[in-house]
Formats: sequence, C-alpha cells, structure tokens
Amino acid sequence: MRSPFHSEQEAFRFVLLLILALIPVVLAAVLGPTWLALVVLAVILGAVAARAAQLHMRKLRGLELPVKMAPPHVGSAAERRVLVVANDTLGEEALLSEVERLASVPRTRVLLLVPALITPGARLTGGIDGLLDQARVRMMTALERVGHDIVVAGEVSEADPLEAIEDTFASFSPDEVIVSTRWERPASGLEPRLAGLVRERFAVPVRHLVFEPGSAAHEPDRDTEARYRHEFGEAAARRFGLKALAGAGILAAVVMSAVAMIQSSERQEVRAASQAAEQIAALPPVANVVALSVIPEGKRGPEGEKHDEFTVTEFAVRAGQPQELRIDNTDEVPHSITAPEAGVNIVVMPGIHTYTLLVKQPGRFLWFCTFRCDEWAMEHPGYMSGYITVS
Ligand SMILES: [Cu+2]
Repeated sequence: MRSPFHSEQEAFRFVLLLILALIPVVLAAVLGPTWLALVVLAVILGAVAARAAQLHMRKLRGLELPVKMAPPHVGSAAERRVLVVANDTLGEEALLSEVERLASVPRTRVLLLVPALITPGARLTGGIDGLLDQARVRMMTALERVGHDIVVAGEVSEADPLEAIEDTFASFSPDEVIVSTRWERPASGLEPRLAGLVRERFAVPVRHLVFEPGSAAHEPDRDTEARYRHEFGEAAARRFGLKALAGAGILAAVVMSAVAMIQSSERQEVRAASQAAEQIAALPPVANVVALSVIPEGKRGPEGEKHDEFTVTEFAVRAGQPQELRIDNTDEVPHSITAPEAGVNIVVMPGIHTYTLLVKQPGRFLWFCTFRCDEWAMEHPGYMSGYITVS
C-alpha cells in the first residue's frame, strides 16, 4: 500500500484539517441535539469527499501533471535497457518480432512487463489469481517464442499498469519504454492512453506501438494520441463522477434516515410524555369537596377504648391546587389539621364549615390535631391524625 501523502508536511496538514473539521461536530454534539451533530458530520464528510473526488477527476482527465521522473542510467555507458509493456497484444507476431529485433541489438537488455490488469471488482471478490495466471501464461508463451533468455526477461505485475511501470523504473531503470496496445481498448487489455501517461510521467523516450491482428506495428500520430487521452480520460472521469454521485446519494440517504430515526424516537419520547400527562389528566378528578366529620369518642381503639376521630384522615391533593374540605365538627371544642412540613394549619371550629387545604410541594405529610383533646388519638393516624398525600 502506497502512502497517500507525498510528504510529512502533507500528512501533518491532513491531521490538522481533520481536527479542525471535527470541532464543529463535537460542538454540535455537545450543544445541540444528536441529529444536528450527524448533519454537521455528514456535511463535513461530504465536503471532504467532494474535494477528493474533484482531485481524482482532475487526475483522470489528465489535468494534474506529475513531476517527471528521470531514472539514472544503469550499467555500462553502451548498454541500452528497453522496457516493453504489453498484455493483450502479447500474442501478436508483429510485437514478438519487434521484441526479437530489439534484443538482437548488441548490449541491449529487454524487460517484458505484463500488467495483469486486475479490476477493482476482481480485487474485491478475490478473483485476481485467474487474471495473474492469464498474464503469466501470455508472458511465458512470448518468452518461449522470443527465446533469448539472456537478454529478454519477463515480469508479471498485479499493480495498476502505471504503478507497475513506476516500480520497474526503480528496479530496471529503462532508457526507453515501449507501450504496446490495440487501437481501441478491448474488454480486458491495456488502455491506448497508457503511452501518453507514461510519456508525461517519465523523462525517457516512450514509443507507443499499436498492434492489430496480422498487421505490422503502427505508431499513432499526435492527434490520435490526444484523442486517446481525451476520450479515455473523459470516460474514466465520467464513470468515476457517476460512482461518486451514487455514493453521495447513498450517504445522504443513510444520514437522512438516521436523522429521521433519531427525530422520530425523540418525537416518540415527547408523545409518551404527553400521553403520561393525558393519563394524569384523565384520572378521576379529585372530588371538588371532601366532606367529613369530627366525632368525639367516635372510634374504638385497638385497646378497646373510644377515641376522638376525624372520619377522613387520608387526604390526597394536587400540589398547588386548593382542595375544599367541608367539615362537620360535632365536638364542642375546636380541633385542627396541622402539618407543619406541608405548611398546613386548619383550625376546625365546631359546626359545619368549609376550609381550604392547599399544599405547594409534592410529598406525603403527617398531620395531627394540635388542640389538647385525646392525646392518644392525636398520635395515631386514623383518629386525630393522618396523612396528606400531595402529587
Ligand atoms: Cu383534637
């Protein structure tokens, strides 16, 4: 795997940009809802992908001119090294005799490079072995036919043709490159524009030889070369552009469905909350008025003696909502409903009167009568004591 960066500085700049790009995502995640962070992340990823795609399409269209590589001459001054790049044209008699002719020149070494032309699909599905074998068979057949083992060597590469050529510049240092293709690119074969790409990248003479079945070598003129470059570059850029568009569409769909899911789950939470509120609202309303009596010696205690009582000692009210109590105090003296923690102190005068019970905070509060009446009853809920439950 080649490093995508050309220098340390470039890698550093990439890391810096990555951190800068993540800041808005983190901010959105901290300050806003989850979907916002997702949208920000998607926008940033989209921008990065769009820029990368733009650069890649420039490269495919050939607008990006790489720095030319000029390999040093290797071997004695008189030695000449020729790199022949071919794949689908290897069976052509005209190409083989051309290789033979080159190899017959004294002090000339020929390297036959056969890129296996592995498609991205084959790389993904692991079907590269078949393509490698095919390239190897073509190479072996050609070498056998040429026969000069001493001066002609062969090499099969599974890398992209241009990268494979670059690799041989490091190992073989050719003084000249010959790229052999057909006039039109077959389904699996070298692209005719490869010669132009090699010429652009490497500062050595590059010959483009075109072989068609049964005919001699042809060299396309400048106009044809330019057409190759344009047609294939445009076609590749268009294909890549379509794929990038499809990818962007898929990404957008994924993000949108994720946002929709998050929003709908948030909506469900809101709905659940409002349903709970409705359920509370739908509870039977607390009676407008609670009627009760105070009866001296009205209720027998567990020990058998009669005690003073409130006929209702459990009060359920809503926080902040006043509750009317209609109390018939049949005693001759006042009693009280006193709950200090709830801030309640209702003095219940003899006779029938209406009082208001109001508690602001929720909780369960003990109340008792503060008038000295029946001391036992004052300490026992259900008699002169009880609870106010506030919801
Ligand atoms: Cu009392």
